[in-house]
Amino acid sequence: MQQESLLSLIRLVHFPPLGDDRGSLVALETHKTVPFDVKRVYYIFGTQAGVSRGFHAHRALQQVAVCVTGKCRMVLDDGQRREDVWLDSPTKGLLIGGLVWREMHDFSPDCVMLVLASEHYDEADYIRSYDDFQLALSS
Ligand code: T46
Repeated sequence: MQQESLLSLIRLVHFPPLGDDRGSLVALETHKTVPFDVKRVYYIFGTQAGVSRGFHAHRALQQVAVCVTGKCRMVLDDGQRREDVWLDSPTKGLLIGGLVWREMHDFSPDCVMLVLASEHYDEADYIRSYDDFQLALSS
């Protein structure tokens, strides 16, 4: 099966801030800013200094991730090339669809990463070994 390129599986999405003199607000709406029905929301916070997370791919899950506070560096890998993306703004979202290996590094102490997901939590959707990820890409 032909694999799509990495760029077609990830996309940076700008969330326009709705601001006034009181401050800013971002609204995420299904099928507008988020191209799927959201079945689950989770957030990652309190990541200890020097700790990296992720190291897996998903079989079917689509997600939009945004650091609403702080920042972290995401590494995305489609089996052919790797790309670093800094999530460092509450207006900068990352859409990840398809078979993409992801890692998260260099969390700032204040980082809160919010993730909108297209499916409920299902451990069977995770590919947690890089060898299995490469096998899935070639099947
Ligand atoms: C992803 C990256 C960006 C649940 O019980 N329900 C959930 O919805 C999630 C997301 C996790 N968990 C449990 C499973 C583990 O026992 O929470 C624990 C930590 O999850 P995990 O080690 O998978 O966390 P990360 O930070 O490595 O990865 C997470 C998401 O799991 C993953 O889908 O793409 O963030």
